Amino acid sequence: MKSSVLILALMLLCPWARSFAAGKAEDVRKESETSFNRLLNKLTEEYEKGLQVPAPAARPEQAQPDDRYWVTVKAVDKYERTKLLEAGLAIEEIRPGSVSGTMHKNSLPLLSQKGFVVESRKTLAQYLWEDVKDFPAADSAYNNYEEATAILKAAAAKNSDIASLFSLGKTIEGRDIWTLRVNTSAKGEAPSAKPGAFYIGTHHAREHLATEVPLLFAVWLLDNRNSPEIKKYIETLDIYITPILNPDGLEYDIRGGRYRMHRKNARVNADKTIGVDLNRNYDSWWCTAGSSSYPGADTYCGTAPFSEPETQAVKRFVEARKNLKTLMSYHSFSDLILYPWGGKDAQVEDERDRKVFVKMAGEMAAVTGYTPQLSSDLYVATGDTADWAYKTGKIFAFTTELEGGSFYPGAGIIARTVKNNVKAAVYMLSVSDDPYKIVK
Ligand code: 0X9
Ligand code: ZN
Repeated sequence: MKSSVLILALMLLCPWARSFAAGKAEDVRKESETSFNRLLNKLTEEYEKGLQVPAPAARPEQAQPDDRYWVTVKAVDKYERTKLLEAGLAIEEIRPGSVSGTMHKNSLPLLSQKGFVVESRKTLAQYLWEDVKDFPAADSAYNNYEEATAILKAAAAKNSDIASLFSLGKTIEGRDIWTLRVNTSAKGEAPSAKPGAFYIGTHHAREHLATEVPLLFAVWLLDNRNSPEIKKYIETLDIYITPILNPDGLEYDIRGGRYRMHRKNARVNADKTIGVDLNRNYDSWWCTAGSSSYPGADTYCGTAPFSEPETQAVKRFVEARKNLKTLMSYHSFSDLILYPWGGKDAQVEDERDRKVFVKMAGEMAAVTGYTPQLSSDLYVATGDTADWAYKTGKIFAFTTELEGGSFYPGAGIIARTVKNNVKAAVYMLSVSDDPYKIVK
């Protein structure tokens, strides 16, 4: 806002400012031609709108106990509506044949006593909060599962000659783990001999930037399919992007229009606590360090390696694709590019592999401004994706800890983080034909 006022004032005063502004307008026009930029612009606009949204009120049950219900009752005319008011229903919505509104729980029996038919009822808290299935208003620029799915479907449909969408598997709550594949000769899950690169977002529910980065990278890649560099990668590689590995957790984290600081998936454990830490559930020295066997813990490793459908889906997929050369798993936050080992306090044993890991992490750190680091130097934690992928398939697998300084850094950071990490993601593509070429 402030900068546009400044540009307007300058335009009136100086001719060079006018040509600068014209150039800017040209840039904006060019940018809006691609859907990647359209998505980035949209989220910036939504972010700015979000800034004007007042902070959400305290949840009703926290502020004071509220014994009211939200009820929908059959009512055909004004006479019935008047009777409902007299029974204690505060009418909020009128439709042909029914009305909805609030009513104290003690008055509810009056409805059937007076012969009314109740179509539905729920506590007011449920109506106000639990039914909201989206990000808090100020963060509405972030994509929830449904929005991300729509973006992936549209991108695949628009580029159906080279892109396809398939489900890696189903989650505990039955959601599909959508994966966008870019390959000029193979579709869906059909095998390919081309060297492969695999990007995975959001193992951890509350790390929402880790959805945006791979999701928008997928869109960017397809938008730029005709640039000579990207064209070459698309023609020669087998590229997979799974922006949300843990959609159940993501949706749980935002349910009610407020954040729950949820990290795990949606497994209901034997003791009724919720969730297994998917980044402790892989079979790499499973549950021996840096993870907890207590189900309530945020780092709970599960009942066995790959006890969870989400990690099983990754296992099945990776084991069936011997062509995968590189893998990136996005997390937040800490500005780091991490490489194995993470489960033990050591570098990988193979010297040539170690050189590749160090070089790749260094290059990706250079383009993002993050720090390259041995994963176990952050802390030793067993059962993570990268260790398992390297152990099992010699895949050069990394964990990016995105920027932001908190799990909920606001929507203003999305565009910059995505642009930053697109560079690293493209670097990963550039070596995925043969990662060893960089140490020859
Ligand atoms: O602890 C994790 O799973 C990752 N950090 S996060 O804050 N996103 O939860 C880091 C994983 C790095 N891997 C190991 N140190 N093993
Ligand atoms: Zn994480």
